[in-house]
Amino acid sequence: MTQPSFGLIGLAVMGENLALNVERNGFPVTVYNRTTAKTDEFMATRAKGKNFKAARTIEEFVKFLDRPRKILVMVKAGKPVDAVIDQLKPLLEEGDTIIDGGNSLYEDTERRTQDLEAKKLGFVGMGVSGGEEGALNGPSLMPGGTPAAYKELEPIFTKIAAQVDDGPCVTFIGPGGAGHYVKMAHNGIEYGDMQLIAEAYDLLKNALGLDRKQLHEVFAEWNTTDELNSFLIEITADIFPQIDPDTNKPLLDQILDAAGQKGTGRWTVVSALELGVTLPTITAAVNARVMSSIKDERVAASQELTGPTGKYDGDVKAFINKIRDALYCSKICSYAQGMALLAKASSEYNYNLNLSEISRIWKGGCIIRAGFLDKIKVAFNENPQLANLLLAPEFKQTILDRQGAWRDVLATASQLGIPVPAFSASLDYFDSYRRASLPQNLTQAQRDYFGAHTYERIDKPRGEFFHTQWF
Ligand code: NBP
Repeated sequence: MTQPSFGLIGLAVMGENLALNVERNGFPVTVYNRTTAKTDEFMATRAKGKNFKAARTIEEFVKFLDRPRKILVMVKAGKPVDAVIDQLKPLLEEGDTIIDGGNSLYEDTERRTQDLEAKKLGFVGMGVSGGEEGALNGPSLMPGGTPAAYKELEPIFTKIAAQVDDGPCVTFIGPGGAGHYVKMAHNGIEYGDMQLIAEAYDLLKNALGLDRKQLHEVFAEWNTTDELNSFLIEITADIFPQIDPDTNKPLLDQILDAAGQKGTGRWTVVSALELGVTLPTITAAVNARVMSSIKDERVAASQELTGPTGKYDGDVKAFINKIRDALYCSKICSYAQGMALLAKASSEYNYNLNLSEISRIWKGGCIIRAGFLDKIKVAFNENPQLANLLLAPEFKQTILDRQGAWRDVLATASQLGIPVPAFSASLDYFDSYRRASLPQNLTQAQRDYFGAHTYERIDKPRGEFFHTQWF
C-alpha cells in the first residue's frame, strides 16, 4: 500500500465522518486524535477493514504521510486550532498544506494563512456544512486560502462534496479567510431561515389553531413547491409527528423554548455592523434566540404583562397561503441581505467572491440547501454586479405580486399579539430599500443642531457639507 498523503486530525463527529467519506472515495487516510482511546475505538469499529492508518503521536502522524502532505484539522474552533497548528508547524516541509475545516472566525483564518504562507506552507480555511450526515455522504465545502494549495486538494474535495445537477458543491472561494467568511454568512442565513420558519409555525399554530397533523401537512405541502422546497422545510414537516418515547406525547411540545447558539450568527451580525451593511432579518433571528433564552424571566413577565389574545377569524385556508407568501417574501429579503453582505466583504477584503458559484455550492450538502438557491445562482450569473437580489426580475416580480398577502399577515400578527420579528424586519427592509426618501434628513438636522456634524443638501452636489447655526 502506498503511504497516504491525506491525514485528518480530530476524530469527533465531523472528523470521523469526513475521514470515512475521503477513504470511501479512494484516498487512503492517516488519522490522529489527541485522546488516543478515541483513535483506537475508531480503528476498531467504523474504520475496520478500510484503508486507514492510525498515528498515536503527532510526530508519527506526520511521518506516516507522503509529501506533499495534506492535513485536515477538524478540532474545536478557537485555541485548539492554534494548538494543533503550533504542533504541526515544526514538523512540516515546504509545500505541505494544513486545512482547517472547523467553524473558525475568518479573522483567525486570515492570521493563520499569513503565518503559514510566510513559512512556505499552504493553508486552506474551509467552511464545511451539512452536519454529521453531510460530512459522511457529501457536504458543501467552502475552501479559501492559498490558491495553489487548493489546486492540490481539488481532486479530493470534488469527490467528497455533495453532488448536484450542476456539479460538486465545492469551489475555491477566495484568498485568506474568504472560505470561513462565506461559511459564517451561510450560518447567518441559516439563522434567518430557521427563525422565519419558527414564525410561520407560531402563526399557523397560535393564530389559526392548526394541530400537529395539520402542521405536518402544511409544511410537507410547502416542501413540494418550487419556492420553498428545502432541507429545513422538509425536517420541519418531519418534526411534528415525532412522539416522545418517555411521555408518549408529541416530542416538540416537550422541548423547552430556549434556543442555543454557538456564535456564527452573532459573528455575521457583528461583521455586517462593521462593514455598514443592513442585516435586519438575521439580526432579528439572533435576537429572537437571545429572547427565547431568558425563559424564566419571560414566564414571570407573562404574569404581569397582558396583550391581545384570540384567533384569526377569517378564511383559514386562504390565510395559510398568505403565511406561505409572507415566508417566501421574507426569505427573499433575508438572502438579499446576506448576499449584499458577501458583496461588501468581497470588495472590502479583496475576496473576489463569485456570488453565483457560492449560491450553486449551497444547493446541496448544506443546511440551507434549497431549490430556491438555483434562482439566486441564475440571478447573479445573469448580472454579477446586481446591486441587490430584490432587483433581479424574478424576485422583484414575486415581491410585487405578493406584498399584499405579506402585509396582511403582519397586520394580523400585530392584532393578535404574535411576535414576528424576522417577518417584520424583512418587510421593513423591503419598505426602506424601495423608498427614494427616508426620514434621515431629520436625523442629519439633529446631528448638525447638537454637534455641528454638518449635512449635505438636495440642491447641491454630494460631498459638499453645510452647517447651520440653529436658533
Ligand atoms: P468538536 O468541536 O466537539 O471538537 C472535538 C475535537 O477537538 C476532538 O477531536 C478533540 O480531541 C479535539 N480537540 C480539542 Br476540544 N482541543 C484540542 C487540542 N487542544 N488539541 C487537539 N485536539 C483538540 O468536534 P465537532 O463537533 O466534530 O466539530 C469540529 C469542527 O467542525 C468545529 O469547529 C465545529 O464548529 C465544526 N462543525 C461542526 C458541525 C457539526 O454539526 N458538529 C458542522 C459543521 C462544522 P479529544 O478527543 O482529545 O478531546
